[in-house]
Amino acid sequence: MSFTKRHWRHVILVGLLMLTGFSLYLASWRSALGPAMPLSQAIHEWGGVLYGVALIGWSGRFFPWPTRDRTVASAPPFTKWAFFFLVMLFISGVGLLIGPSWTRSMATVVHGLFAAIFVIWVSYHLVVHLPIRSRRPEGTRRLSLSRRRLLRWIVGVAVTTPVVMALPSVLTMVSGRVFKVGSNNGALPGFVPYTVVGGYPAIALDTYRLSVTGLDTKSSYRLTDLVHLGVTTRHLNFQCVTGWAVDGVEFKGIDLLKFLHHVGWDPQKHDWVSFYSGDGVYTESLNAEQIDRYQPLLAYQIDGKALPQAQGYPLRLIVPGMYGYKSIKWLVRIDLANKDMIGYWEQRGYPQNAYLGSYTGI
Ligand SMILES: Nc1nc2c(c(=O)[nH]1)N[C@H]1C(S)=C(S)[C@@H](COP(=O)(O)O)O[C@H]1N2
Ligand SMILES: [Mo]
Repeated sequence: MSFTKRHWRHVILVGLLMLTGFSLYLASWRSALGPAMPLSQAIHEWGGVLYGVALIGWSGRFFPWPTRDRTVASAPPFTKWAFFFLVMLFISGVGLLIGPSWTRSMATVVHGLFAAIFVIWVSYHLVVHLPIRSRRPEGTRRLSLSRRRLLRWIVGVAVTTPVVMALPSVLTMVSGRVFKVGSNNGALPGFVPYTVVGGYPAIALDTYRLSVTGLDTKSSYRLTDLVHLGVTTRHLNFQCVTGWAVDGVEFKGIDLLKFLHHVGWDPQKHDWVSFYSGDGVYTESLNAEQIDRYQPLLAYQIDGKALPQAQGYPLRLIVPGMYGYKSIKWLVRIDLANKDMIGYWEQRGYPQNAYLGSYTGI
């Protein structure tokens, strides 16, 4: 197969991995994809593994290596760099799928870093090779050389700008994961404060109420009412289903089971508990057995400080031993029910029983 043909085959394969990868990283893309998000994740993971195996397995016949044959379009000598970046992405990608949370955190950083480098490489590749080449013979070219140079600069700036603009957030991510410094939208280092709505709800403490529905009478609680029931501390490793994790986090709050007993919950009558967020969209659910086994917390403090707005101020659920998506932020209502109200991400393909390790995508 000719170099050009192979090249375009890889443009399509790698392009698909890049797009599905962006959809995992960018909250706006994730919510835009909605129910198709797990499919996009599956394509990224399965596709990435197969592509990587092919890359390493028979690189010589698979990868568009530069050719010495100068009659073929052009033979960029920096193709070997792309090969290196793609192999690193494959290795760190596999590390993201398997292993304990600290290897996954490390793999997230390496994966993110090489993804950023690779995007920069693609932009460079575009600028250096795309607009200036022409197969037309000298006299028949439509644009003069200086016009071409200008065009090259315009395209270059257009593709590089988003990368440069994304650089600060990549740096905070890296510094947060590796050195535990810096913050992301006010979140603690290492956390990626997702939201499925346009922004982070601003909830004032003096008007905040946690309401409980499903019993004969509706009741509501201020944060101080909850604190008076007694507080507990839980240490855990926070783990998102997409791979990133923060080890050794301390949450302070009210034991959920204790609170439910206080409001008069009878698990025989209501074996399901649903949770609603103040963002008006996000929902979650747990059954009686899960609450008993995982000891969830109604958390109002993280590492000794009030929850940042981006991380659910003033109150969020924390479910130790389950993936982060169970830990609903800006919790405003708890409903006692006798059947499951399927949660936001569960409607989009993630398991209801989100215990760690149950979902790796593979
Ligand atoms: N209301 C609300 N709660 C949410 C989410 C969200 O988008 N909205 N994202 C969930 C997911 S997928 C994760 S991993 C964690 C992220 O917690 P953090 O914001 O403290 O990093 O919050 C969970 N709770
Ligand atoms: Mo998550």
